[in-house]
Amino acid sequence: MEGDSAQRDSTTPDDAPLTSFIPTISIISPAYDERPNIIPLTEAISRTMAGIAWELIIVDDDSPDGTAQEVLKAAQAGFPVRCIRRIGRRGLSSAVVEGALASNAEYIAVMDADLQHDESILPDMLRLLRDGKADLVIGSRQEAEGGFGGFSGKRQRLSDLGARLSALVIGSKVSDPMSGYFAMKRDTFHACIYDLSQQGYKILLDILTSSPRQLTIAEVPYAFRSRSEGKSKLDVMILAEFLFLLIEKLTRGLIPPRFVLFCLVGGLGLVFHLLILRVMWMAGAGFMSAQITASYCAMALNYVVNNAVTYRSQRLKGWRFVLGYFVFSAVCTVGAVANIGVADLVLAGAGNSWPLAGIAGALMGAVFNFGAATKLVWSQRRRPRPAIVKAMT
Ligand SMILES: Nc1nc2c(ncn2[C@@H]2O[C@H](COP(=O)(O)OP(=O)(O)O)[C@@H](O)[C@H]2O)c(=O)[nH]1
Ligand SMILES: [Mg+2]
Repeated sequence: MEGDSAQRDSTTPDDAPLTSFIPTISIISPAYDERPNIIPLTEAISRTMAGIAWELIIVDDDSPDGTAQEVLKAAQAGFPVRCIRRIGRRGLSSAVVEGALASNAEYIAVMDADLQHDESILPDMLRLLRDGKADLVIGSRQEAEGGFGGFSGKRQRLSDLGARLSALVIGSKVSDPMSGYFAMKRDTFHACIYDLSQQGYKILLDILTSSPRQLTIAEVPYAFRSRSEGKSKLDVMILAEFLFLLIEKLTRGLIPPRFVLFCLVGGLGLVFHLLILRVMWMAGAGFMSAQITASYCAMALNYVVNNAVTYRSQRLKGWRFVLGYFVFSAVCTVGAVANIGVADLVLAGAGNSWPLAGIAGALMGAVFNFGAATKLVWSQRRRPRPAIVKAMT
């Protein structure tokens, strides 16, 4: 393994003059459990980017396989690579955003760490940006000369469907809006950072739909490779998150994706609640005791499902999980009071309309529970896992 500056020592002597290195392009690579791919990726980029000042920023979500240590190894070998290691966090889109925010370069590229994206088109992408031909260049898997070598038929059909749905939101024809491989001017990225959803996998779609101005987009075709090391992290939840991202963008940010999930889980809890009421009624219990039991059982179910699904990137474990349940129950109890209070007010002001009062109350309860649970139960301030701390010492 030999980096651009492998001839130099990997560490700089203390008395060397201070200099700053601002590359032309930062390549941001989100990585989770990609240890075997880090060195081959760095070497491949290094070969293709000869003559261009580049850096690679790997954004690792504290991968248990030691991805971060592998990045350090590549840096020690002289490659211009560094790692942003996030603790207690997960998520491809937010990883890309954090990596891009850490860049000082004029151009930013985003590329997977698993070698599925063909690095040899990076210089072409950069040239299009530098020549002012585009604000954003997409490495496109769907152009005629490109291909889907590494895609199964099912994945390709899913991707096609996603592209058609995305076209509704973007309102322009981009052949591969689902691509995770693209490059842009720094200004293009910074102009939309406050409007990014940062949820899920589809950061390109997020950027395209958040840009305050019409972007000039170019596409460079390439053949998508198969993964040879590690495995894909795409699962059904990530597909659901994609749909929620579309909803958020179609409603112009009024409905955050997590809120949709939170409400779906609430609906599940309601069904469970009614089921328990029915069982207790059949067993001859009084209404009040059945109602209280059903409420707390539904709360417990909602808590467990929200922890596993809605807030899975901040999933609580161990004693935090137990503590979280009590806070969640308290939040839901206050939410129920807010629900009844609002319903009562609406009932008085809306000509005794039960459905209207019921909907207003339920909406109030859902919004309150969502806001309070996000802030109080699943807030992102968490400590590193002890096992990883040990591995680093
Ligand atoms: N930091 C970070 N990277 C992720 C996460 N999920 C996936 N990745 C990385 O994002 C890239 C694309 O993910 P992958 O699972 O290969 O998706 P696929 O190519 O669509 O099957 C890979 O480099 C992954 O290691 C995550 O939660 N956090
Ligand atoms: Mg992949």
